[in-house]
Amino acid sequence: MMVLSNVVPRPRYYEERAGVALNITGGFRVDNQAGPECGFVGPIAEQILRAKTPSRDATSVVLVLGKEAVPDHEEGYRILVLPSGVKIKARTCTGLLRGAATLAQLCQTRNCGELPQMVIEDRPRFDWRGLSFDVARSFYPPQEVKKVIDLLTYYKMNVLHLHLTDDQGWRIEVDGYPELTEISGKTSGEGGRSGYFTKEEFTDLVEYAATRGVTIIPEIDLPGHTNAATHAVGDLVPGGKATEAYSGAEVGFSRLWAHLDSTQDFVDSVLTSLTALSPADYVHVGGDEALELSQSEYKELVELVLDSLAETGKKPVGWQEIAAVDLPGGSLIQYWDTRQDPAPVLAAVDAGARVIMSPAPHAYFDMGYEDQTPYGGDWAGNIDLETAYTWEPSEQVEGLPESAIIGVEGAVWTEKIHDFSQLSYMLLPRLAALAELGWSAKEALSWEDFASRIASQKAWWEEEGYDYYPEPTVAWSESE
Ligand code: TNX
Repeated sequence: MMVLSNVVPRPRYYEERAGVALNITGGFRVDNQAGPECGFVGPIAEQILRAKTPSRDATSVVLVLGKEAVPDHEEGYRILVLPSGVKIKARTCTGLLRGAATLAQLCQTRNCGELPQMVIEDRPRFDWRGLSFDVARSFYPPQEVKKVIDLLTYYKMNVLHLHLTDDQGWRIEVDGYPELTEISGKTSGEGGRSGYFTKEEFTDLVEYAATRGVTIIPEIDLPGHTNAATHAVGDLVPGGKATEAYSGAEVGFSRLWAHLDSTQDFVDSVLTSLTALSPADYVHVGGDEALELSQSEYKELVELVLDSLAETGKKPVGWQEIAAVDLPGGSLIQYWDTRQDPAPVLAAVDAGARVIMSPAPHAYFDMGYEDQTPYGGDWAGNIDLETAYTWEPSEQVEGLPESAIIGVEGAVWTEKIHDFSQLSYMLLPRLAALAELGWSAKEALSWEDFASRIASQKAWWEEEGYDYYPEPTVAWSESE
C-alpha cells in the first residue's frame, strides 16, 4: 500500500506486481495515442505531469482509449506501470485526465524515483463532485478561478459551481442589461474585491475547465439574494427606484416582484444570455433565503424562473428551499441547511428530483477550522479536517436513498474571504477530503489512512503556490 501513500482520492483497485521496477529519473513524456477527439488531453496531461520540457531520459506515458479492463464509467481509467513506461487507458478523454492526475500524485515530488510494476483500476463513487464558489461577495479574477480549477482537476473533482450574483455584486455580463455589470460589477461585500467576467472571459473559463474534466455550473441567485440586480435596475423595484448598494453580510432581505412586467423580461434576458455562454446541462437558479417573500410569492417567482429556464432547454439546480415548488423532471436540489425539515426534499425526490449533498456543518469551507481561524465564519460550526472527511452522504437525510444522491459539493462563501491566499487556506486541505468522499469507495474510506496520505500533498501545494491550513492532526513533517 505504501506506493499509494501519496494518492488522494484513494483509488478503487490496486495491485503491485513482482519484477523490475520502473525507474523514473527524467520526468515524463506524454505519448497521446488516444486519437483526434482527445487531442486536447496531451497538453493538459503534460501540465498535470509537469512534462512540458521533457529530458532525453524521460519516461513515456502512453495514453490510449479502450474499454477492456477499464472500469465501466466515463471517468474510469486503468494505469499500467511496466519497466518500460506507463500506460493509461480510459473510455473517454476525461478518464485519461483522471489517470494522469493519479500518476502525477504517485510522483508527487519532482524526483519520482522508482515505481513498482503495478495496475490501478479506478472509477468514482458519485457522478457529481463539486465546489460551489462565491465570486459575488468577493470577486476572483479569471486567473485565480483557473487555479481553483487546477485544484479540482488534481483531486478528480468535476463540477465548479460559480455563484455569480448576490446582494453584494453581479459578476457576469448580460445582453440587454449592461447596467448589471457597469453598476453592480463595481460593488462587493465589505473588504472584498469587485469586478466581473466579460462574456469572453466566462467562455474562456468554461473551455479551460472543460479541457480539464470540469463542468462549470453558473448560478444566478433568484428570487432572493437579488440586491445587486435591484441596485442596478430600478425597474425591478415597485416605484422604479433602485435599491442602495449593499456590502454587509446579512441575508434574506432582497427580492424580486412577480407582478412587475420588468421581472419577466429581466429573468428571460439573464437566462437566455447566460445559457448562450454555458454548454452545461444545468443552470443553478438559487432559490435560497428569500425571507421577505410569502410562500405563495416565492412559489410564483420560482415558477416564473423555472418556466423561463425551461425555454432555454436547461435543467435547474436549486438550493434546498426550492423543493417547496413543483420541479420539472431531472431537477437537482442542493441540500445545505441541516436545521430545516427535509420533508420537502424527500417529497421532491419522490417526484423525480435528485440531490447534491452539501451539508453546511461538513461541507462549508467558509467555516473556520477552529476558533482561531482568521477568515470566514462559524454559523455552521468549526469544520476541522476530520469533520470535513467523516460524514456519509447517504446518511444525512433519513429516508433519502443513496440512488437519489447524484453527489457531493463543497461551498466556499466569500463574505469574509477576500483574496486567493485566504481562499486557498480555507480550501486546503478540506477540499481534498471532500474529493475523496465523492470519489473513493465507501468501504475504503478511513480517516486515519486519509490523514496519513494527505500529508504528502503539501509538497505539491507549496510548489504550486497554494496556501493551506496545517491541520494539527496531520503529521505533515513525515510527508517527505
Ligand atoms: C448561507 S448556503 C447562504 C449564503 C451565505 C452562507 C454563509 C446558502 C444557500 N445561503 O448566502 O453566504 O450561508 O456561510
